[in-house]
Amino acid sequence: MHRVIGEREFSAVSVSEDHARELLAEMVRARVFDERALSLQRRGWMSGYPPFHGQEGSQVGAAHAMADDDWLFPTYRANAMQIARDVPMSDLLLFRRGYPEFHSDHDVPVFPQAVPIATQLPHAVGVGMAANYTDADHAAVAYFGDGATSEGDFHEAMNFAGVFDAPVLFFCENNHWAISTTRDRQTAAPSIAAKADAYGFTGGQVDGNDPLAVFEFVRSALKRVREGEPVLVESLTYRQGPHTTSDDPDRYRGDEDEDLPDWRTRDPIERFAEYLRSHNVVYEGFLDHAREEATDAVDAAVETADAVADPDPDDVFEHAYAELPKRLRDQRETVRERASGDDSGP
Ligand SMILES: Cc1ncc(C[n+]2csc(CCOP(=O)(O)OP(=O)(O)O)c2C)c(N)n1
Repeated sequence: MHRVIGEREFSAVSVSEDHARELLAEMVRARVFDERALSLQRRGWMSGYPPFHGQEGSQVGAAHAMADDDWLFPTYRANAMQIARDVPMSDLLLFRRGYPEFHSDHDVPVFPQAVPIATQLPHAVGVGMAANYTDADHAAVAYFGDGATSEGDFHEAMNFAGVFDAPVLFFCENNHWAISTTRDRQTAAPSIAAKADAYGFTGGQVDGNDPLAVFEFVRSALKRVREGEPVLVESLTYRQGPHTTSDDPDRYRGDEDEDLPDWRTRDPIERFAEYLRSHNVVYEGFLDHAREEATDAVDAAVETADAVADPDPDDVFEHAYAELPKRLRDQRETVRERASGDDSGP
């Protein structure tokens, strides 16, 4: 497994001190967003939220390794990755509130977050193959969880990518849970990375709670990807919180074992901060200062999201059919009548 923290002096690391501080500050920003989103959900501002607490190092490290014009295919869990790519936090909040995604007209190359598991993977391969046909330089980065590797879409996407040399990086964030299903019930393979062998390309594991390791590993993987070889990266991390705000992990998580590896026991922010402090890259109050800045940014995002007018209920009937079938036209009529206070309709 590729790692940096605990194995290398900072002087031997391939990022500058400024860049390391930026990575840490962005992990803090993502954490503050996650905490605020949870509290907004608890007070009924949004109906459900899937926290990524503990996965900030993996997502921020990977996002930093991407080129500006690389396409990201996220899931509901990949908010830290989107924040680090500069998707407006207000858009992410509005999506969770049920508003159309991409409320603002930001130009970050990112697909809508996939909720049906693994469906984004063939899309990513399609974008990679299109880049080949058009001689474009961008790569496609497909984010997914360990649970997604049991879906047919995962295997079909990996197969196509291998056969057509699609410039796709499969970024599997193995947080060891797919709701209540453990990693060992997901696959009998020795690792998720090992699955790449069967499709004719390479896979490797990285310590996902080490943002420097993830950054280095994904950056070198993307170099190969751009040369026409897909790569599967398995980023080892741990879902510290519930699957979503509707989940109670105490019902399926047993007593924690002793002697657990760093990626499972250590908070990635604390661990990275401690590493940078011990190499004199950050000063004592750095985390507090980063938290204050993040809080201001998240306050502003909440304010922006709050000011957006409610969507038109008619919108729910848009974008699926060129011509609405009768059944749906009737439903739309009912919705309109209810909205106007006339409840006597069909
Ligand atoms: C096709 C499909 N089947 C089932 C579900 C229900 N479901 C939602 S999340 C989830 C687990 C996904 O686990 P994983 O891929 O490891 O991602 P994580 O939630 O841990 O980020 C399942 C089965 C779904 N959303 N889509």
